[in-house]
Amino acid sequence: MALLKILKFPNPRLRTVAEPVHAIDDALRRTMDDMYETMYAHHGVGLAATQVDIHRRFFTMDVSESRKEPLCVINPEIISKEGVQYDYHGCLSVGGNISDKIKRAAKLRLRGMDLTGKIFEWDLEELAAICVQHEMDHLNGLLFIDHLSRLKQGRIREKLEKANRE
Ligand code: GNR
Ligand code: NI
Repeated sequence: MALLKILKFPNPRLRTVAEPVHAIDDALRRTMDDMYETMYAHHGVGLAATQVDIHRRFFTMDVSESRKEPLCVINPEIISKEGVQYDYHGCLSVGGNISDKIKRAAKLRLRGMDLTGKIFEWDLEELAAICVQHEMDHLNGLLFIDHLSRLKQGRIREKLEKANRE
């Protein structure tokens, strides 16, 4: 297993729209293992392939207290959404301790494939629902900061540029 390098905003590759996965093979399984290791090493609750410069539709996630319930979702699709939750987001690709509140669906039904190729459907809420929406944004080339006002985006850009100079 190996730690993967995480792309950081404003790297333009984070804007790539990922392509569907067509085959679940050893290479994909190895990449998934590396993504778990990378996600845990950075104390993340989720990690999208896009963030490690792989432009295919899959992500890893673990929203458990124990941090021992790794999940991978391949070709994820949200089939329904319900309600609204307004909560803090952070992102391993944004860094700089930047966090702000974003409006998301409160509950959703997710369809996806696991590493055995089995299709499952899952009802999620709270942090799990937030995380899925956040990771699916990555697969579509979006970052949580895109959901903030222009003014806030400008301030974040300045803060990150300053942090990079120091
Ligand atoms: O680790 C993460 N925590 C988090 C907190 C609130 C909302 C979303 C997230 S996802 C983030 C890891 C990450 O950047 N995944 O893409
Ligand atoms: Ni993120």
